[in-house]
Amino acid sequence: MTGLTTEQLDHYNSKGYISSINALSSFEAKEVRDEIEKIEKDWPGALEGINRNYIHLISPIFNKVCLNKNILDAVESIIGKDILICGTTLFIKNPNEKGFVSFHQDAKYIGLEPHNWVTAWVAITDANEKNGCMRMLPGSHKENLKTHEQKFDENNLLTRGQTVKNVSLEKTEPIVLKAGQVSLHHPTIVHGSGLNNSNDRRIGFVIQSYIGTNVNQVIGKMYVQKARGEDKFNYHQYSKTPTELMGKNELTSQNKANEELSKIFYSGSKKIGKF
Ligand SMILES: O=C(O)CCC(=O)C(=O)O
Repeated sequence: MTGLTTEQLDHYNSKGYISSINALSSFEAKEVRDEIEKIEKDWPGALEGINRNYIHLISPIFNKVCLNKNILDAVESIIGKDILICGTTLFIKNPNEKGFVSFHQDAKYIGLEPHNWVTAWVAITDANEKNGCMRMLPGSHKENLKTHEQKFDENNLLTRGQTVKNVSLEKTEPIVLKAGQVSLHHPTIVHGSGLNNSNDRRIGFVIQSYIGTNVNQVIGKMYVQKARGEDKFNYHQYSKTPTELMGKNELTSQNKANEELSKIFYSGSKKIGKF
């Protein structure tokens, strides 16, 4: 049997997330970390700000993560067999920095309708309570979109510092993952994460998101890639698969996609954040 078991799917439907899915081998997770660290060393700043997004367009190794069979089988159980990749983001928390992610719902500002989509959080390092793993508020995906305050805190890793207030930490559940494991979460689940108090980096490679081909972008424009199945809707423009690390064409694709993404992220906002 491939994909989620009935039990796992029930868990996703009732709580709004599922973990821990074994996806990458430890060798593959290390390969991704090495690729990130090579880019950071050879092209300083290239994974920062808005350029932490659409990273699967600049490296064949990153692109391969999005096409991982174990992830796609699990995703297919949730959104069906026609699957597009419409974005990736690196969420890196370095030790001795104060990065955090306020409680929020992904669907609030992203403009993907209907909500036939799911976000995959791939652990490139272990993620645990000490290094600031994600925390989910179980069942909150069944509620409507909530009011988010826009705080623009400089240590918040979200675009606008968007925050759902008064989330009780005791009611949230930590998503503890080993490097190579994945969690999947629903577009409207309330989630966030705290500080990295460990001595190593916490790296999340996030596919945000896998969308069904029936999902449109109602705020702006997003570039997609086919992951599986057939696209009968053709709502989106396709970007090219990367063939080399940080090549000219690869960077052009990423820049074009990020320019459009930024318009979506900050649509209606009075201020532009750093991502
Ligand atoms: O990496 C984190 O701590 C949060 C990531 C997140 O909010 C998301 O993947 O939707």
